[in-house]
Amino acid sequence: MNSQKAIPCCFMRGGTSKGPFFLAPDLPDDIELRDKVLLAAMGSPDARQIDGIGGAHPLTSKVGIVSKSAAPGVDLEFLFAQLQPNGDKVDTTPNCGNMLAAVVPFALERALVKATGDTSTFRVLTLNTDMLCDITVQTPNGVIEYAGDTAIDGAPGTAAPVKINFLDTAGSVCSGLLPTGKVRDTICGIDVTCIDNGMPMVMIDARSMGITGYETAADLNQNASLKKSLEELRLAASVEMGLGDTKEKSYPKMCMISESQHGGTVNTRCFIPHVCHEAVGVLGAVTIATACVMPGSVCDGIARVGKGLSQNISVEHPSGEFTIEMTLDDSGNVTAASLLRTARLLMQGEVMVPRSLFQ
Ligand code: NQM
Repeated sequence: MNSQKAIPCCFMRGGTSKGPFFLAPDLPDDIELRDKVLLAAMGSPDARQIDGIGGAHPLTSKVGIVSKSAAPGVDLEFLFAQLQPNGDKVDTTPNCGNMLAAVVPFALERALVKATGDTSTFRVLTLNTDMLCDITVQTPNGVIEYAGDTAIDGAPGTAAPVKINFLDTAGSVCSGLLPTGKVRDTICGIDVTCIDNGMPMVMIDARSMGITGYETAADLNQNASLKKSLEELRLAASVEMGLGDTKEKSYPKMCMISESQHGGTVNTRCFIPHVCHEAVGVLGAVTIATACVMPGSVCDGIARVGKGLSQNISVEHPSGEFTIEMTLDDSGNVTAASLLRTARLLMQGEVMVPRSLFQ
């Protein structure tokens, strides 16, 4: 018998991330075995992921697992798995809004759902965070269309838009939107806002960390003392946020903010959590946008926000900006967030893993 086992998958770009997408029944039910299979498929742990299909970066060490939903009113279920190139853990706790953008295209490719018109909208439940969203894709002639004129910073060229409308993001992993119960805390002597509107995040004025906030991602990745201070702060904040010991976790993310430079709302540099993002995560951006409209947060006085119950928040990042359409209620609470991404099927086939894993 062949010493390798073939597992069907589609390799997809979702926003500014990419990775293999699997149908849930194609992976083992047993979680320990499933994780071994995913680690082998991606080539982790190894900084270069040379023996697998991972891209040697956290943004390309991501996996999507999709199934049809039996829940009323829900079309699809998405389980996101974050691997680290050099780590041996598979984290299914947080969500990923970039990989989420590829869920419906993948489901159409694999005939889990059928197009309903020139555009098709499906309701997706993210199993990681028990969160619902509506995703609209372009389906002229009943077929998923990848070509289009939507540009997103952090991915080259243009493609067909994928609209994501998040319905309930507050407290995705934490107990609530403000998991410490306060809009601002002082942790390790630094003023922070601990917040989770889709992604647990610690927000900090960049100057508090001794940087301007306008450095390149590459420069920040080489700043060993910054990384050490950020990690100390992250681990201390995790406890305050009720997340416990997150040494081995991919959250909370650390976001350093400064005034926007290009007419946007705020400028950001995010660590996810040990590498500086070249852009910004999707739910990371929703969470940042939420802090921007929250009086008293560390963004207050730095972010340029308008007034009104519907606001476009432009989050600047190392490779451009990311606009989130926010809907607020009369009390100023964010009730919905929608945004555009793009996605593309890059390859389809089978990923090979050692058969010995199954013995
Ligand atoms: O915040 C990076 C990414 C992400 C996650 C990260 C994401 C999100 O850019 O929803 O998209 O924060 O690890 O893919």
